[in-house]
Amino acid sequence: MERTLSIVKPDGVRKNVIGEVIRRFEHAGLRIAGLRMLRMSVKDAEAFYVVHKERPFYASLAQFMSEGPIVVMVVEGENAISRVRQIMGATNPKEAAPGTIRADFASDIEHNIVHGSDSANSAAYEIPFFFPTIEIF
Ligand code: FUP
Repeated sequence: MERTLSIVKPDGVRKNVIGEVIRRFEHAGLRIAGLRMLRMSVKDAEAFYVVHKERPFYASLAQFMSEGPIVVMVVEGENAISRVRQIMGATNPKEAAPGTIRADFASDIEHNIVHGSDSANSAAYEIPFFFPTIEIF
């Protein structure tokens, strides 16, 4: 059993696809083990994406991620990390496989609807970033 952190980003909340994202995870046999809506400050978003600190898109990404509420969730299941990323599709929606969340809803590489931890190491940073143990079931 594996856990991963997923986020419906501000554009996903704005486009009314919170339920659709959760439905796709659940339909694939994954389980929602934690769930919350919140809004990050720019500083929160910079801390969350600290691995991208040196990348040219860092400031813009932190701005975007703090421009509205997000839904954060812990998703659990066998190979949850890679399966969530398969369901999400490639970072750039132009390269995302048909039927993935990003192919269906994302407008561009920055505004791409959903986040999923990219490794066990990332999940170990990202899950406790949002969830204390007593909010994971
Ligand atoms: P992913 O794991 O698919 O979310 O992609 P990355 O970890 O590579 O990037 C994290 C986020 O940075 C992406 F979701 C969107 C943003 N990003 C850009 O805005 N421009 C880029 O060129 C690459 C990523």
